[in-house]
Amino acid sequence: MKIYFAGSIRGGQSDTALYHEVIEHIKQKDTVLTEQVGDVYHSAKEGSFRDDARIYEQDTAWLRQCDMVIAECTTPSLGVGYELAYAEKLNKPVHIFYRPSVCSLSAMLKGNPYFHIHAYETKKELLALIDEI
Ligand code: 6K6
Repeated sequence: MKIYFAGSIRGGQSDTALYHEVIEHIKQKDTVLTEQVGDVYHSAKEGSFRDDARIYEQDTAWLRQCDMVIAECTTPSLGVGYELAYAEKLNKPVHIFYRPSVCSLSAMLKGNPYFHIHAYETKKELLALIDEI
């Protein structure tokens, strides 16, 4: 399967190393289109309009191509929220993961029956849940 993994970049990068581990785990069996989300060395600073336009075009093309969206939403992110709504409009299956001990998930996600919402606390739990889906 082609997986679109979504996670915060400019919304905050405190979970980037976790995204990297999740992406590597998924890649054992499937293809992850958005590997750069787990790039711990990349600066999240705003880029030029041209650079950001390229990112937008590429990411929305990948959303159209993917078979499933997996999003880690513990760190709130405008970009991830946009991607989730875009995926819903395309009728892509969307699985959202978050740690309730760290954040309150937006009602716009948790209250939308279209999304599959998964609460977890440990990395072990997260990877096991991902294996199940
Ligand atoms: C490369 C490595 C890290 O950052 C970059 C360059 N920026 C982006 N590259 C690719 N996708 C991006 C970039 N910035 C945002 N996105 C997309 O939006 C990703 O698919 C994330 O799921 C989401 C993050 O949005 P923000 O608002 O937190 O940045």
